[in-house]
Parts: sequence; C-alpha cells; structure tokens
Amino acid sequence: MTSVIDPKTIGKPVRPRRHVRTLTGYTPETDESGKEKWPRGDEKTWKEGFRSVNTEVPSITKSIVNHVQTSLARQAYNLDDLGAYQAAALSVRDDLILNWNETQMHYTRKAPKRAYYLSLEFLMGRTFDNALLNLGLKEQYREGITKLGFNMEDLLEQERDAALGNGGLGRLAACYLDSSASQELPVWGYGLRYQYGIFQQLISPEGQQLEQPDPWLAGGENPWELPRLDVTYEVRFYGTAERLPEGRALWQGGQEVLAVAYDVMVPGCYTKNTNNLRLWESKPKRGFDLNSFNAGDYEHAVESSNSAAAITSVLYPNDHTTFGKELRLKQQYFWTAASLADIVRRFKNIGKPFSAFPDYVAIQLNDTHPTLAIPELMRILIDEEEIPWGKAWDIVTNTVFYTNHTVLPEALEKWPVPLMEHLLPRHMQIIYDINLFFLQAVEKKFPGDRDRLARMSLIEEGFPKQVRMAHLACIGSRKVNGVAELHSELVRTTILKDFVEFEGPSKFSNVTNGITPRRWLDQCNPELSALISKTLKVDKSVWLKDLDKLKELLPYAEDAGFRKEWAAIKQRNKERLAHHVQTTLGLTVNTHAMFDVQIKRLHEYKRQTLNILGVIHRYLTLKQMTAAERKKVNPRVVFFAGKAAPGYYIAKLTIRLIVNAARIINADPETRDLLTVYFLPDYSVSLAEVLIPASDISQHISTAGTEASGTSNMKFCLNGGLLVGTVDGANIEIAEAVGENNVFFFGHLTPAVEDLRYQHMYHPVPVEEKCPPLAKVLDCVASGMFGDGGVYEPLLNTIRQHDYYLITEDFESYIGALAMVDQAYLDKEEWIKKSIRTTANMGKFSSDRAILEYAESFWNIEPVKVA
Ligand code: NBG
Repeated sequence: MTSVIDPKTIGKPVRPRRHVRTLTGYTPETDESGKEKWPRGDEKTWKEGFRSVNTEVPSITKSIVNHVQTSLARQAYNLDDLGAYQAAALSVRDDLILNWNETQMHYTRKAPKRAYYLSLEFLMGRTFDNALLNLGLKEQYREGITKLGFNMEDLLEQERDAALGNGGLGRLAACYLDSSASQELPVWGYGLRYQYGIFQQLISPEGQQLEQPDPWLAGGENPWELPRLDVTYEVRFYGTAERLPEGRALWQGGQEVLAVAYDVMVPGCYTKNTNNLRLWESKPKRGFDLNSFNAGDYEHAVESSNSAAAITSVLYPNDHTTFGKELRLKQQYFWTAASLADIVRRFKNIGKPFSAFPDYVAIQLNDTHPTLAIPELMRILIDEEEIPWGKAWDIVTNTVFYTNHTVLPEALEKWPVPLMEHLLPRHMQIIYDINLFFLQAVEKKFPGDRDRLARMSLIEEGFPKQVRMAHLACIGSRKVNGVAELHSELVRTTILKDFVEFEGPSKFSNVTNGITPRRWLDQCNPELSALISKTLKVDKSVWLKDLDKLKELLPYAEDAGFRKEWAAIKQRNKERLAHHVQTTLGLTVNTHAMFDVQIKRLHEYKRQTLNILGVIHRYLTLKQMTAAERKKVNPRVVFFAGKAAPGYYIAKLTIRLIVNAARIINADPETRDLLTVYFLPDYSVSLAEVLIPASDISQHISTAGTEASGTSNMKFCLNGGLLVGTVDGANIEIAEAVGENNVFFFGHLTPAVEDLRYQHMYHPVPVEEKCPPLAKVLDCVASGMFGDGGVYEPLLNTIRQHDYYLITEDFESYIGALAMVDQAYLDKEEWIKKSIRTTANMGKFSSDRAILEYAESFWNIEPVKVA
C-alpha cells in the first residue's frame, strides 16, 4: 500500500479528536416505544455466548486449564509455578474484565459526574491476591489451585510488583483507587505506563546502595492491563504559537507524539464496580518524524522517534526534589494533554455545552505534577472550542482541585521559563496571561504592595525566571487541601499564606490521608482479619468497608483469651518475617525480641540517621553493662528498609552506616542476643506487607513540621503495632484517635523549629556541650568503629554543623522515648491491650473515609452502583 502525503499538511494543527470505540462505552439505541434495540445479529445466540464471573471451583479450574492450553500453549507436563500463576491470573483477569466492561457501560449510560485522579505515580504493588480478595474468590481459587497440584502462596510469590511510584504519594493514589471502586464512585485514575518503575536496590558488601533498572514488563504480557491500541491522542511539543484575534492562538510545528492507552482494572471490594486506571504510553506518531524525513535527514527522523518512545520509558526516582529536567516536563505535559483530551472527548459525548463541564467533570491534581492541566484545559477551551477567556477560566477553576503533599522548599516544583517557552510556547503565553489578570486583581485588593505582588506572582524573578507550579495550581483550582491537620495548617500559614489572605480561607482545607484496609489488613494480615471477623461476628465484607466497626473490639482488650489469640498472631507474623529474612538473606532473626521497624524513603528529614545513631547508642550502653545488668534488658531487633534517590549522597551514606553498624553489632557475641540490626534491601509494597504485620513498634521520627502526613504510620497501627514518633503529620491524629498513652511521642514541636535553626546558624553550641551522649556516638563512628570513619565525615558534618534537621536537639528525648518503650514492653499483658486498643481506634484512617470526603466536599460526585 502506498499513500501520498501532502507536504502542506505536515506540522499543521491536529485533526479533530476522535477515535473508534471498541470495547466499552457503546450505549444501545432504542426504538419508538423506548425499548432497547439489539445492535446486531441474533440476540439469543449472542446471549447464549455470554459468560459470567466464575465463582465455583470446577469452573475456575476449567478456566485455568484453558489458559494453560491456549493462552500459554503449555501442558501439565511443562508447567512451572510461573506458568501456573500466569494461567490463574489470566483467569482472574477474565472475571475482572467482565465487571470492568459492565461498569464502564453503566457509567456511560448513566452519565454521572465523574472524578479523575491525575497522578504521576501509582504504586500498585501486586494485583493477584488483592483481586481475589476483592472478588471474594480467594478460597475458591486456593482450592482449585491445590487441585491442580500447585500451592497458592507459591503462585502469589511469582508476581512482580507494579512499582510505578516512589513512596507515599504513589501508594496513596493506589489506595484511593481501591477505595473509589469499593465505594462505587465513578472515579478514573490517569497516569503513565513507565517501562521502568522505581529502580531495584542492591547493597554492595561495603554497604553502598547500587541501582539497577526495573524492567517490570520484561516478562511478557502483563495480565492486569488491557492495551487499548484504538484509544490514542496526538500530543505536540515545541513549535510556534501565533496569537490570533479574540485571544486565540495557533500552535503548530514542532514534534508530535502519540499517546496510547493501557487500561488497568481496579476492582472494588465485594461489588461489581470495577474502575479504570488509564496509563499512557508514548509512541512515535508515524514510525518516525516526517518533517525530518522529508528534509532528507533520516538519522534525525529516527532519533526523534526514539525520543518519542523515551517519554514514558522511566519513572524519575527522586522523591521530594525537583530537577528541572526537560524530559520530566515532557512527561508531565504528555500525560496531562492525553488525559485531558480523553476527558474532553468523553464529556463531549454527553452532548452538553461546555458551560456544564464542571457539572460532569472534577479533576484532582495529585501534587503539582499535573498542574499543566490548568493551562492545557484553557488552551483546549480557547483555541479549540473558541470559548472566551473569562468563561474558560470559570470552567477551569470550577473543575480542578489541588492537593499539596509537602511544604519542603526543595520539593516545590518550578520550571525555567526558557524551557517552558521552548517546549510549550502556547502554554507559556497562557500562563503569562493568567498571571497578568491575577496580579491585577491582587493589586486591586492590596494597592501598592509590591512585595506581595512579587511573592505571589506565577513567575519568580531570577536567572532564569521560573514558573511556580504550586501558585499556578492554587489559583487555577476550586479547592486546595493538605493531607493531615497540621500539614494543612502549615500550607495555610506558610507556603500559601498570601493566597489565603487574597482568596479567603474557605478555599483551603484538609483531607487527612487514609489507607485501604483491604490490602493493609485483610491481605497482609489474614489471621488478624479472621480473628476480627470472628470476634465481631460479622463477615469481613462489612467491617472492611466500615472500619469504624473496629471500635467494637475495645472491650475484648480486657478478655485474656482474646489477648492470647491476638499475641499469638503477632508472633506468627514475626516468624513469617523471620522466615522471609532467612530465605532471602540467609540470616537468622531472633523472633523472641521486640521488632522495631522503620521503613520509608531515605531522607534527611525522615531521620533514619537519628534511628541508627540511637541504635549505636544502645549498643555502646549494652557494652558497658555487667552480665547481670544485661539480663534485665529487653531484646530488640531493628529493621530498616527504604531507597535513597540515586543522586542523594547523604541519604546513601546513611544506608552505608546502617549496613556497617549492623555488620559489627550483629557479630558481637556479647550483645547479639539483645540487639541486632537488619537493612532489608529493595523495599517494596510486597516487602511492606510482610514487615508491617510483624512490628511491635515502628518509627515515624521526622523533624516536626516536615512530614506532611505519613501513611505507613497508619498501616502499622492498624496492624496493632505501636508508634514511636515526633509530633508531626498524621502521627498527631493517630495519637488523638488511639489515645496518647498508646503512642510514644518525643522531640521538639513545630513552632520551635525555626528558632532552633536560627540558633544553630548564629549561636552554635558544640554537640559535645549540647548532647554529650550523641557526641560520643558520633566520635565512635568517626573513629572507625564501623569501617573507615572518614567515609562518614560528610554525614556527621550535617549534624555537627547547622544540624538543619535537629538531631542534636531531639536525640535525648528520643532515647528517653525508647526507654519508655522498653519499660512498657516489660508488662506484656498491658502491651497487648495497647496493641488491641490501637487497632480498634484506627477506623478514621481508612482511605474510604478520605475518598468520601473528596467525593462529597470537593468533587460533588455520588456512588453509581453497578447492579
Ligand atoms: C508525601 C509526604 C508524605 C505523605 C505523602 C502522601 C510527597 C511530595 N509527599 O508525608 O511526604 O504521606 O506525600 O500524602 O511525596
């Protein structure tokens, strides 16, 4: 086949957006009487061919065997665990697709208002187990798989994590998808289908973090997604934007790439509702760039096609830092442009005027990463739909909502103006226009206040000038929220203070984060889940969707029999973790010790350093004790896990110190029964699922005011682990919920932090004077107790000089808090009571509650149950 291309069409504006719909979304036509018409062929024949979800063991095994035979082209003779997992997964996928298809069709028919959750990260973890539990088919599958000669647990272990996220922000997005589907809300996620997720972490013998790519799709087909090769959009970069009369502009030329949709099914818990997570993959538009090809520059043409595919190749592994990299900005625009094109197309199918857009669409920005949705929606409305500026701005500011996830200055996104002008010339024009109108309004309210204008401008002066994305997200949104009470208050009083003064406080609110109890209790701690159902005398489908029911466990804290069962489950979870460490690292863990866990991204503000220095302090103290004194000591095993951004030198040094301290401490025959330390490499959602149920205590010890919320704190407490923490983020609300006597708080409070930093800067006191026990620990590290002390010099200097994260200020109260933990642990019965009370009071932290708050207070959407 040959086709002739008219050179005049090259680089011209995009054709009207349309795509041929195949798998979902058709709505039936009706005849004169209103009866639905069957679209084609013989209705009865069609309907006889329909199948429903397989719920009985024989139909399940049949489906698995069919997939072995056909999808995998294998037989019972040559089927290993991986093959059996794939066949079983494909069988579950069939069921999910049925529900998913029905859900999408139902939403299309009902045309309710929908919400779209735009997140650059979705840290989904594994799907198989979660899907089975949500479908209520786990036991049937277990029986079927056993009948086929396999072991369920072994098959579950075959699945690779979908690790398309860095940490809490990405995992929160995944929890919110689970809750949206479980609460039957019409919510879709939009993200990117990275070829490489967060890197795999290896630890060298010296304790160095090494990174390796995570080609999570390399194993072939991913059963949990559906490629939708018919759903594609063209996305433009670079080129020129020429202003036309009436505020419009013509953006043309540059590079065009294709966004292709991959749909991930998100099943709700005990409901048919199965929502969609749409991930975009980039592709060259026509194999290669015709502009260059026509000009005879073949090499450049191919290069540009590579650059198109590169856009979604890798997740940026930086957590809480921005780098101003062009490819990252390309990712952000590619994803928001494709998502908005899709949202606008779906809206247009309803056939309403654009003034009704906010009645049908709510768009939630997960942090500032998708802020370009604001100028992009303006561009679509003005340039493509020919809507005047004022009306377009009304539509945008009634549709978009922004969640802030951090107040750390290094994490607030800014993009150099020259880069924006080059990559997105039309958007930069729009941003300048928004800024002008905005600043004029500010000037009107605060005449002559030039400092204020400079502070609030979307453009930060400097070389180069920068676009402040948080400001753009704020003024372009209907509501702005933080993720825990304290954090939301800090957003209002620090980074967006001027905006609160200008727009009034009602736009700024709080939605405390939540976690899904399906994954973070039922799935990761099945024995505890079963005990809860048995005790409350209700099916788990009830309390898993109404977590406040856990309160009814409170009286059982007084029941010795119940406490015994509770403690036995914790013990078995500790043994499960020990088994995992034994089989993966070959190390034997003392399961009779207290398990103390800190798992999260490595960051100075999260203060893993404080923890390891505390461990060393404990070690030094043990070394000085007599044998008789040691007998009274509460044995402790300390676990760390987490990744450091590849370029974050200090964080990597902390890992190195942990690994080397562990090596020395674990080898010391005098103390090793009382203290051991493990750094578990390659932290992931799946590893968290083993660690969390096993913890007696967990540490959430950020410098006050720095951790917006934290969400693992909620997971630990839901599983009956107690919390050691600073008065920060969601720790505060957890303490309020479970009772302050059930948590171990320490450290300075947020209002003190700035003063302390000022003192460190201008009136420094040497650590030897301020905190002698800490000085001793630092000296031991510097003198080479844990390998070459010189290596740690830069890390130790961050503490000795400036000490921005206040380790020297909080060290003593930290040690004090750990001593109180030891004291409390001596009384085992009382400890178990605390554990039970903690779990019982965690109802508030379900992501169902959080998502309903977004749905009701912000998005104004309602559940749409699929019958
Ligand atoms: C993180 C915060 C956490 C919070 C998660 C989810 C970013 C930018 N922020 O404290 O540091 O729990 O967001 O809200 O990743």
